[in-house]
Amino acid sequence: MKIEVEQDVMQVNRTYAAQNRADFSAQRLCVVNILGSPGAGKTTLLERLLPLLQAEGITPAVIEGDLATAKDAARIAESGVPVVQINTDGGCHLDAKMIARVLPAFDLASLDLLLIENVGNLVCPASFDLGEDVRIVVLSVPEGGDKPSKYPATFLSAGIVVLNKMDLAPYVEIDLAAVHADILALKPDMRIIETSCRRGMESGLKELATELVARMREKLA
Ligand SMILES: Nc1nc2c(ncn2[C@@H]2O[C@H](COP(=O)(O)OP(=O)(O)O)[C@@H](O)[C@H]2O)c(=O)[nH]1
Ligand SMILES: [Mg+2]
Repeated sequence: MKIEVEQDVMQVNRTYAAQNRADFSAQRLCVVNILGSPGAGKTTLLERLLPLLQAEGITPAVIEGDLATAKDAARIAESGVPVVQINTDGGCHLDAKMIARVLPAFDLASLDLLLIENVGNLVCPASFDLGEDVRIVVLSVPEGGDKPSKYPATFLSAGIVVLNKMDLAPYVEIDLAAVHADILALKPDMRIIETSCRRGMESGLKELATELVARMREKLA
């Protein structure tokens, strides 16, 4: 009986995700779902990426997912990019229905790219397709290099892994070659991009912007 209920929830999500995907395609909108632990640097990465994407002529918007507060949306709003905050009120992930509900808040026809920051969590968000084109998992260096092998479903579901806080690599014991090897053992064609968002020490951000632009062009070709 319990298993049936669970399947039902997943089936409802699949239906909403398929509708979202169809709506996004009809609007020629690319959508990125960003996963990662709390504090991995997801919002900071968005803050650094948005100007680089805008410099490429892309019009972005952001959906922020958190259990509570509009703190992340307030950070994104500083840049002038349209943003909507979803509070899950205790829920550990965003689902496709939550996304569908907030879409009317955006002028989708004027947008090229919707970036969704999921609730900070390396488990639950992996199971919920939001209708996105690309999933990014942000892993920060101080979290430890064992996370890809400990949370394989999340990393397996990604198209891009961002290894963030590279500026901190000299201060923590992490075997970066082993992290790359563990990720590639899960998925040999994974794109791994090392970044630092630290002011004055930024790295890898242009590479990530270029990768996203390439994927957008691929979808819209
Ligand atoms: N040293 C360093 N700190 C970072 C980097 N990226 C983010 N941070 C810091 O990490 C903390 C959490 O970042 P935040 O973007 O809020 O993480 P989120 O919870 O994943 O959205 C903040 O204090 C950021 O300034 C980075 O590349 N290097
Ligand atoms: Mg955040």
